[in-house]
Amino acid sequence: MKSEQLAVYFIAGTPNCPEPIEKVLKQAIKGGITMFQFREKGEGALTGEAKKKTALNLQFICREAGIPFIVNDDIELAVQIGADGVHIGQEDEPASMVRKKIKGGIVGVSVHTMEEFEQAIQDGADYAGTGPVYPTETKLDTRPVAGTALIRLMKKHHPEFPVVGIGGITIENAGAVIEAGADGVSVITAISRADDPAAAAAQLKKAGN
Ligand code: TZP
Ligand code: ICP
Ligand code: MG
Repeated sequence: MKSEQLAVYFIAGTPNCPEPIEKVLKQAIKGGITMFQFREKGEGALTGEAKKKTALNLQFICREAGIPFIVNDDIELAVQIGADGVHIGQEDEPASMVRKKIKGGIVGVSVHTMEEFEQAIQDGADYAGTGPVYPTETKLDTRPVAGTALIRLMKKHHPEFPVVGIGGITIENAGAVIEAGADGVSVITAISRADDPAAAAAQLKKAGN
């Protein structure tokens, strides 16, 4: 993958969206997001056929827009519908196993330490997501807030390896994440709950320039 694709990486599931997720995604695309991850988690999350149907709708929207459609955690669903990739956590199968299952697809891994980062690279991950950079209310079981120091260290040791920051990132603090060396910002709330998701996406993009 190209690191430019991480510039504005929008993540959402139906519980994150006050309006239909398809509508929110279309608006975010208008604003210029560069990648999308379907993360269907939490209270009221869809399962089974309903989850699959929504995934297919979102995949179609991404395909038309020419941006990668990534599935969080659910490797089986990703393979079934032919998603462009998957994002996995430290609790999931190693990236090397996942890579085999999804053939040529993108494999992203969440990392919280240099050790996890080095391992993800060895395992053949395509990019790493690290955070929470700032306090977030979206994911309750996160590691401690990390600030931008780890991003700086990661990029010092592996300048070419694609890294995206996540957690509590807003239009106001996105610039600091990029300044620390991240190739992009990954956000849920800043776009999904914005009054104007297109404008929010566009402003996040500007923060990265
Ligand atoms: N992993 C670390 S923080 C987080 C995830 C999935 C949630 C980010 O959500 P928000 O609303 O952008 O803070
Ligand atoms: N980083 C990214 C990009 N996605 C996630 N779901 C996560 C960390 C936990
Ligand atoms: Mg996970």
